[in-house]
Amino acid sequence: MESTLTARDRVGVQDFVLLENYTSEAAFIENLRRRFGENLIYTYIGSVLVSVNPNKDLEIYSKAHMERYRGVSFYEISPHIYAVSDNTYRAMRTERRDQCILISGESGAGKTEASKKILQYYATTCPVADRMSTLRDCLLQSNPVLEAFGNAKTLHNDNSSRFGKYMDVQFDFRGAPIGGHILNYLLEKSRVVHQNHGERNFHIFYQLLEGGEQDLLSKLGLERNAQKYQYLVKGCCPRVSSINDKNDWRTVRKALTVIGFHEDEVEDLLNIIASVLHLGNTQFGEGKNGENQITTEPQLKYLSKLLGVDGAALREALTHKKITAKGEEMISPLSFEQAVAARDALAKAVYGRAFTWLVVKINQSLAFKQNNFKGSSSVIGLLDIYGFEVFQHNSFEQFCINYCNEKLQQLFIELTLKSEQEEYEAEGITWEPVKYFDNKIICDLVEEKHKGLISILDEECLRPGEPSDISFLEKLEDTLGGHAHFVTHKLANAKTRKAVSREEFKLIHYAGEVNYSVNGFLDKNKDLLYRNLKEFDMSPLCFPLFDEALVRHQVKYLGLMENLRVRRAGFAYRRHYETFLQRYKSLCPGTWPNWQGRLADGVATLVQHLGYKPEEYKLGKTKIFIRFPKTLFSTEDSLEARRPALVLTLQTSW
Ligand code: AOV
Ligand code: MG
Repeated sequence: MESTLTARDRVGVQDFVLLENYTSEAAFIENLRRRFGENLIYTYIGSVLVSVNPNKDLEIYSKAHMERYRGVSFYEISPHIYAVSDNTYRAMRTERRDQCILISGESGAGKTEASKKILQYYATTCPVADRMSTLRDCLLQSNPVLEAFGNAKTLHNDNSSRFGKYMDVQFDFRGAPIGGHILNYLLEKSRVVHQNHGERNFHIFYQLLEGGEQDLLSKLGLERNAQKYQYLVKGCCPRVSSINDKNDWRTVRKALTVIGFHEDEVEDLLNIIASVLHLGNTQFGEGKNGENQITTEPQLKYLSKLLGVDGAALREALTHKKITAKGEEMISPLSFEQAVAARDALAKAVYGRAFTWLVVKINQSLAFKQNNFKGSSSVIGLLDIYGFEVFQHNSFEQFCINYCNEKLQQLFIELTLKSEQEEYEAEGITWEPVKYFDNKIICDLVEEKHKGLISILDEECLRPGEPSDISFLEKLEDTLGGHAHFVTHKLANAKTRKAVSREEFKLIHYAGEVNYSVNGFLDKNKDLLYRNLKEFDMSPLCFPLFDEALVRHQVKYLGLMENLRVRRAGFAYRRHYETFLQRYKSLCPGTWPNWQGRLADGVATLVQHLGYKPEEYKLGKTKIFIRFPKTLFSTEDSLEARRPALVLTLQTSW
């Protein structure tokens, strides 16, 4: 007995619902810390899995681990991402309903790694449909390719996702994967031409330069030295100790072949990557007659070859613009700054299109072919977006990323806190509602029609006259002044004014306060000509293996305490009467072998016989609600003791 207590003291509880002092944030964090100290990075709050990034490889993702979680009930085994994967899979199969796994957390928290583990779990444990063995490889190999082109080193994460990804995996009636589809959201294209200090461009540039064969580089007109390329030197960080670009190149190159890219398609893709680097090195200077001209001829030559465009036309496009005045088309020269902006806009557009094309190609290889398939199919969706991020200097990109996280938090609230409380009401269960912060107010501030931040930005972009970033800021102040989550220098009081500069607005997000510089907002929103982002200095962040302040902050903003309170004040588990009775009726002579009366009465008879105390459960209109998992565990134990060989294989999902 004593040794069991010691073990629990050491490793904490595996479901926060079992925490004695469940209202205490300190107890919550202490539980996370104990488990983390034992390399137990996963803990539940009911059906929500909380994961703490170990930042080191743990031996918990082997095939043997996957096998351990197959078909096993959620709460019978220690928490794991595989348990969530398996539970979702079984729910899809038994309920015949599409499922979705949402992964949330701030930048560097481990979302992308989690999504890859889930995919690996399905690729390894699911049956393989006829003629579909290559699909599994395509699903897995899409990750290194998309990461090469869409991820980059930031100050928060050496492999930070700079695009949002929603991936559907389609299964046939036997539970075998038969297809997939990727939806990508808003790639951070500005990174192609500028990186903040300590950050890098997208991985693929460095991979190609480090790993590409000499012949290939010569063909592309490239040198094996990232320092030579203007688009790669802005962050002063060509090498990263945790990244092996040369090895990654080999992985990506192989993955492209597995996915089904032909050699000429790979060539096209690499031509575009190389042309972006040549564009970055294209310089402008004053000609004999004072006109602005391209001063780097070799770059122009390579660009015309790699992009397959006429050199003279490209020269013209980079130094002149076409305008229509009074019905007539005229050509006017670009100033030096305009030419630089046009060059950068072209680089971003070319890269952006290449990325979109890449996703289209991957989707073609994942697409499930209708004619091979008979019967119904279901889908598991996986959402992995860029995490909430705050830098010293935040711009349009952070605004989009953080708004995206705000929406995800809203969905999380809907799915956990709100729907949970609504279900009690619908079932007629007496219930003291738990207060929680609903971030809808911030979502509305950003997206409301006509008076939200995005509407104001769009209107300002279209307004005739001379709209500017500052006029946009003034419009924001006029419309949003007084909103509890919106602050500017002018709107702030004397005490807080210093914290917001004259060119910034502050949003008080659910996850914390962020100052956004309005510089470049209009251009970036129009996605035409972008201004250069200012460089700024930041001390690199470090990842101490358990940083309590960092953990506390995330526990707070993710609303984990509220989540736990709802779970604790409420009921950890619920099941339809019929399912519950079917599963446990053999434990009670009164309900075995068949209960003839009302289902609710059968369940009441059953739980009375099992000795459930009144405070442990409630009977709703259609379901039984059980307050603590331990009540259920003991019932499961009784079942196991009775039919040891059958229990696990007959398990339905809880
Ligand atoms: P993110 O997706 O949440 O950030 P990642 O999934 O890329 O974060 O994780 C960041 C890094 O943490 C990884 O590259 C690993 O080194 C490490 N890591 C994460 N999860 C684990 C794990 N389970 N085991 C070992 N190491 C892990 V961002 O995409 O920046 O929002 O935009
Ligand atoms: Mg990520």
